[in-house]
Amino acid sequence: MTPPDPDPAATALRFPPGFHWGAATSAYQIEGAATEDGRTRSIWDTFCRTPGKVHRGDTGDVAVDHYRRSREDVRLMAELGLTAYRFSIAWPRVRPTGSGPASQRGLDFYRRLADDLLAAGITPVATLYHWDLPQELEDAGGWPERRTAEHFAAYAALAGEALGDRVTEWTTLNEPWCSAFLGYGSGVHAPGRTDPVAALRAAHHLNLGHGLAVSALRSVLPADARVSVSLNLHALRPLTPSAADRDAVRRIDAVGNRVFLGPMLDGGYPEDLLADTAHLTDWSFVRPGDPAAIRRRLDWLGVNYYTPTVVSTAPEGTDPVRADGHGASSASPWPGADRVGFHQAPGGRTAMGWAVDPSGLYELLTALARSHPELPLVVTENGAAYPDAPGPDGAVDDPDRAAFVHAHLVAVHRAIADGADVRGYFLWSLLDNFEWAYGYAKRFGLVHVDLRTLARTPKSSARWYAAVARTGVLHRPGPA
Ligand code: IFM
Repeated sequence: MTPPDPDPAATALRFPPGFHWGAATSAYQIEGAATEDGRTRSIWDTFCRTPGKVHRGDTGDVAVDHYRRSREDVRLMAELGLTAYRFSIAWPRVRPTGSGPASQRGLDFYRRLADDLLAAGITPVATLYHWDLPQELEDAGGWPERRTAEHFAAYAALAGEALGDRVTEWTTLNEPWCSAFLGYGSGVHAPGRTDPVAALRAAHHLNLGHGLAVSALRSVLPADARVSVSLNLHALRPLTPSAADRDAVRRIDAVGNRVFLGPMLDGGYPEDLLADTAHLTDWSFVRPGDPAAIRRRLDWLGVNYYTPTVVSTAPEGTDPVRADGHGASSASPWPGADRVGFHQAPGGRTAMGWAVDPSGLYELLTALARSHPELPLVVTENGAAYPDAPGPDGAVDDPDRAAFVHAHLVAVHRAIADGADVRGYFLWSLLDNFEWAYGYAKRFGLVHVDLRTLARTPKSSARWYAAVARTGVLHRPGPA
């Protein structure tokens, strides 16, 4: 282990040659053009129109108009020196009914985007599912139903066939934990259901959809294409060293992390998860061939990280504290972990109220390197929301974001020095965008977007990040 540098920020840190410097976005959060070129409704279009679900009733109808401004946005990425760009394909745009014919006009948008990126020397990284399930599939039961996994694999094949000549880096799902447990458990995300059994069924069918999609992609993509998945793994800490609080860590690790890592990487669901949830379900929706279908070889694993999670076991008869950072709901997104309390981690906070603590990222990367040493890792999301606003001269100065990213890159560098095979870092996000239930109230972008004119202004953090991306050398951010 590398001893922590007393002041790593003071030193210029060189990243390995070929390390990818990227930024990430997702379709519903930036594209807009919700009804254009044959796109149909997704569960988020419906959810945004459900009173009380999304801040101020904001929607992704226009978002930040990336569908029309993608050329300008690719030019911005080139100016920022990005070597890779992670975007998601909107399922309802390219296969409007979820399971019927492809929309060539929808596919053309992503063909053009990939071509523009390649022409600018930027590697396209396509995510197939960043939460925008076609509404028609939700009406037929959504992710709790097995058919959705099968439709997802067919959509993966269709997207791979259409784009595989241009896109070589693929991710199946983004943060399936959120799709299953915020979407069907606590209901703070679309489709807004609050049923713990539906959430567990959804988790399994997302796992199955992932495995089937990996196989489908490999059957249509060139041999040098690479396939992965992005998980928002929880970096867990017990509130106290007590056995009860350590057991809370175990339970959240089971339903937060190992519910995906187990089947995807190790071939099955952890025994303790099955035991913790036995009062809810016998898991008979897992069919005999499923574990083998889910555990497919991956070329790299995407890790999304924002903040650590501090947990305790609430004493019998008391209400657990519920500050888990995933929105307010009376229903829990943690089936089988009923008496777990969630506490604020110490340290400064972002505008999401999330504690800034890069050590969680170091811990996740080095733990994965120990448990799965053959698997390259990529940080597919990391970033922070701050209340950025233009100054009188129109410039947007966001020193907090640069400091946040710097501190997390120091952690990534240290993880690499300690043996983790980390190949790239994608900052969330390229542009200010639609932050789900928070609407447009939270700004995560390197590039400020005026929500009235949709004008783009790179923030000071973007200029700093551009220098890092161009040189592969991390310096402490200076004054703007
Ligand atoms: O905006 C989201 C993104 O869609 C998924 N990961 C977390 C980000 C910040 O909340």
